[in-house]
Amino acid sequence: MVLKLYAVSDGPPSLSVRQTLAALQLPHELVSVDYGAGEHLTEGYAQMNPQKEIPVLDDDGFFLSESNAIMQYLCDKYKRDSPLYPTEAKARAIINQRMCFNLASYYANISAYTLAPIFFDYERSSLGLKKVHLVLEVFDTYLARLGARHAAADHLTIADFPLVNSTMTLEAINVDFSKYERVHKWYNDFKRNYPDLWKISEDAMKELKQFSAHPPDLSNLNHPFHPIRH
Ligand SMILES: N[C@@H](CCC(=O)N[C@@H](CS)C(=O)NCC(=O)O)C(=O)O
Repeated sequence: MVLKLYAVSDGPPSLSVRQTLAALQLPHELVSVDYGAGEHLTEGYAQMNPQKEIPVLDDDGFFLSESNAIMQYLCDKYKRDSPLYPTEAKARAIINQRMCFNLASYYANISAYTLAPIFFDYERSSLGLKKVHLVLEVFDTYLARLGARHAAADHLTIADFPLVNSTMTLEAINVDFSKYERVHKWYNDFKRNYPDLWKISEDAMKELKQFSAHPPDLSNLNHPFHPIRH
């Protein structure tokens, strides 16, 4: 059975998995999950992912959530020799570290500032912005210390995708991060060097810009914890 990815068109974790599928040239079916209709909050969806989050990979009945785990699995299972996720211990450790950094710190702090107030009743605060700058500074330092052209190696790896998609949400709401010169250069190099992969992020960025200008009506979404804007 062909790989199936349950994804949402403007969700950074979904975009990163789609970029991995594209970079590995893996045939797959994309199943669009309607976030606004709360499709991911149903009991049926929870059978696939009890966290009720998007994306989920269905590999012939093997269901996997958490975008990082999905990207790693796709490389391990289908393209073990791909430079996108090398098997050599230290090379792989740097990639894993960057993906953990993105999940726990970079994306966590950036999305709380960029995405959450677009969709829900949250205010952007100066503390939120301060945290964005702190994680940008850390990422800039990682890039400086590695001295490579990509986030975790001298070539493209799966660590670049989640970091690009987090950074893309800054551009979507016009946060100027040009003073983080290495981040800025790495991000723009990605756009220039991988136009097909960037297109996946760019289409989502356009949607986010639209939503930022005209926040979506989620008043029918009975969300378990996010405050709905009325
Ligand atoms: N750590 C998860 C995060 C996935 C995630 O948060 N996805 C969002 C959509 S972009 C979601 O489904 N959120 C659930 C909700 O807001 O109800 C991953 O990397 O896959």
